[in-house]
Amino acid sequence: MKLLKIKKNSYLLLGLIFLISCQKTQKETFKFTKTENPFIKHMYTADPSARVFKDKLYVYTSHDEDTATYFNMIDWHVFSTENMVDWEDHGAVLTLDDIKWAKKWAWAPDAISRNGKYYFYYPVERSKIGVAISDSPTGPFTDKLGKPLIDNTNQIEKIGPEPIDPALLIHNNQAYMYFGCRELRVVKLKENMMEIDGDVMKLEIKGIENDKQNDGGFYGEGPWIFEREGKFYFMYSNGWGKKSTLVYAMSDNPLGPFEFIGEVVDPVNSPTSHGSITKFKNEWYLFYHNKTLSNNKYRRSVCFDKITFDSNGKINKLKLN
Ligand code: FUB
Repeated sequence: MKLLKIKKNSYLLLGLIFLISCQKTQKETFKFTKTENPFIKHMYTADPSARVFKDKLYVYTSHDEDTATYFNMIDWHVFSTENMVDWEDHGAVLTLDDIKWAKKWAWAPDAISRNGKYYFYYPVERSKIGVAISDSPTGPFTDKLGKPLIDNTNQIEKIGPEPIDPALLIHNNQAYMYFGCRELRVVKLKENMMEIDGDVMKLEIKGIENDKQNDGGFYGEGPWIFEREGKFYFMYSNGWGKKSTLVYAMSDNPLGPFEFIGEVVDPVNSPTSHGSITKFKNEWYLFYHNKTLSNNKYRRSVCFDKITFDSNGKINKLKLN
């Protein structure tokens, strides 16, 4: 009888421990509906990187502070949807506190899945890119590497003056990471996604000098690459002026050279333009940010719209007004 009672109590205790640990691992989510752009209104978000994993679309963003007077961001967030209307905010996937070697500037991230794991790439301090890993697209992600994947300390010539804004592509089992502000670089990654494979290389965009309409007219920042019908589309911001915007170039090869094509979207009202393009349930979407909600260039908000392609595979420019 005494033994039975002890057994019963231990089961109760185990159950209690299980419930507490479930509560600890289950993050609270916030649900909202898209009615217009910007569609995330309860916090400032920027630099959207949209990815489809299984039957959901996830948007990884950087997070502008409510009172920001510079890009002093401290964490990264993720939002998901099954139908582009009903959205779930899963909270922060990683914060600067989780990274021993980084102190400031949690800027534009990207995420990708390989061999059942999810990898989150993030730039910090305008000089380093890290990678964190998770079993779930909503994190939490862990900096298992414990050091930067890319670091331009004493290597500015090779890695570029500002290695920020990582963007990932896996093609034919080879992973590539594109990055850089003003100077564009690309590097192959090993299958473990946490080591570079070979040298950091320059990526050529031909015809960029013909990008005359814009204040920028050069490679600025925010690379994004995707494949459609055997062609690689490389989108980026061409500067920070009033007429600068997201533009794109195309190639048959992920390592280029790329041929400049033109604008993807009208200029937005913030000096920074940063976006991503992805296909979800047979439609193509452009994600981007603007400063419509705050009228402050350091407090941005994420938007998205459908885009289409013409019969030659060119992007029909998205008109915002
Ligand atoms: O969000 C901080 C920086 O602003 C990003 O890294 C750039 O792409 C620009 O959007």
